[in-house]
Amino acid sequence: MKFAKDFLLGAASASYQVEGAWNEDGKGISNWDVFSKIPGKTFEGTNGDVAVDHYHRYKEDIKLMAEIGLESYRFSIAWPRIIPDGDGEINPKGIEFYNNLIDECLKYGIVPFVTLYHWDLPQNLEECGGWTSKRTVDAFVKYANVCFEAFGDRVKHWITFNETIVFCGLGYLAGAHPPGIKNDPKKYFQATHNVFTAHARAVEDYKSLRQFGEIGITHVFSPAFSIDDNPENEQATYHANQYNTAWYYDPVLKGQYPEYVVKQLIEKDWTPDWTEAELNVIKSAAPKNDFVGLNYYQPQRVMKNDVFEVKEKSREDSTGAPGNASFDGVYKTVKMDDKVYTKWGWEISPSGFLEGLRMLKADYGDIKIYITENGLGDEDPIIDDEIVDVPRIKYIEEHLRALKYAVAEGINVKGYYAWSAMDLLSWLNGYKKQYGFIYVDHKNNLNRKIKLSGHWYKKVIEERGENI
Ligand code: BGP
Repeated sequence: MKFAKDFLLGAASASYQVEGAWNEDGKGISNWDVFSKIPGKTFEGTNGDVAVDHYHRYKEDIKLMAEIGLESYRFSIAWPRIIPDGDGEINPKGIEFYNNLIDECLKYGIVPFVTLYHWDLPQNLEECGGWTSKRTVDAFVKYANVCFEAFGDRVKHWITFNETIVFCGLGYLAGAHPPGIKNDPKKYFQATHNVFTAHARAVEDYKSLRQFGEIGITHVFSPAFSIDDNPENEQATYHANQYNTAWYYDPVLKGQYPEYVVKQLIEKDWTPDWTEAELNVIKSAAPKNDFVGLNYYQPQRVMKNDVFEVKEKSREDSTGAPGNASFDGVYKTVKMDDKVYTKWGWEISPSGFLEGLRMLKADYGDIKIYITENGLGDEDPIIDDEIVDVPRIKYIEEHLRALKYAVAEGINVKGYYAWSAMDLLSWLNGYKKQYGFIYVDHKNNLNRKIKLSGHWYKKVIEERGENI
């Protein structure tokens, strides 16, 4: 079996993680520009001031992507480059940069797949309440419209938000992302609702512009599985899936919130301030979503919580490895002896990927799916000047194989984006955790070189995955 001709094989990045040029050409300050400089917040104080300098080296980078044969490049637009203070004046230099980037992709026939929000919020909006404030919702809708108008003639694939559960969860529960607030479920649920409203309004506006492209959202895809068939653990797993999947996928794809969660929010007084008009737009926009983007790295292995001591979370506790209790104390994720883990403690499970896709189809039907991120964070070995990232090849190959099974079963997957196109800044793990097909040499002028995985992926694309 081959991947169909219209199945996009690409790779991804995000503005803050690659661009650098944090204060150039009229760009406003983002929440990450500020947050990453607070001592202790990031790995060894790393930040995206320079990142891998994609802002200045995008031509070289796109050329390398073309050499790999990428059919599509998923990247994000930095909102503070377009509207520096969030909702005021437009910065022409910001528009120019993304025009150039898009045109450079198109020069090589690379399809630009654009994320509007991959976490770098204009700091001015953060200071006015960030995602808990409805001003940010209006500001996002304005910003999205500016992008549709400026780039929509050439960009036909739009993702509104990347991983709402991560920037809201780490922002308002774990305190590990901006605005660094801990244990505030009320704010957390408000922020998520505001994001869904902003998403719905952007979808409505995009469709009314009749640009004939597609629009959707990207979610974390981390299906929860019970560690055994103990009914208490199974109930805890149901709870995890309701809070981590249904809460995020239902409003977007079904146009309403899951009853199980809503009931508990009312009991706990965590219900967001939601107006009739907001709930209506969430409802009306749902059928207009063209696809859902899934970022899959690992599943969750879940059991009921038996940790009664509430401990202060460290940065490491927020980097995605299992071993934490849920914020509401109902369940915990566990590391299991019979599973395989990366150096950063993330489970490697292509079978969990396939099983999760089946669950998603059962719950949401035939919605079109793009895998918008999947990849292996590693420290790559260099032998005789070649970057021999064999474990990454194995990881991606196994996940692509799982996808082939999914497609054969009739699951509507239309594309795959490896994370990441090139080595980049990991939000909390610095430059040490590499993901790219393209190596970036931090000791040597940020020089680029295609890794073994990049050469391998080129062949996969040429053969449309036939030999996987
Ligand atoms: C996703 C983000 C990406 C990227 C990736 C890997 O959650 O969308 O931006 O960071 O995870 O994460 P990490 O860098 O923590 O390994």
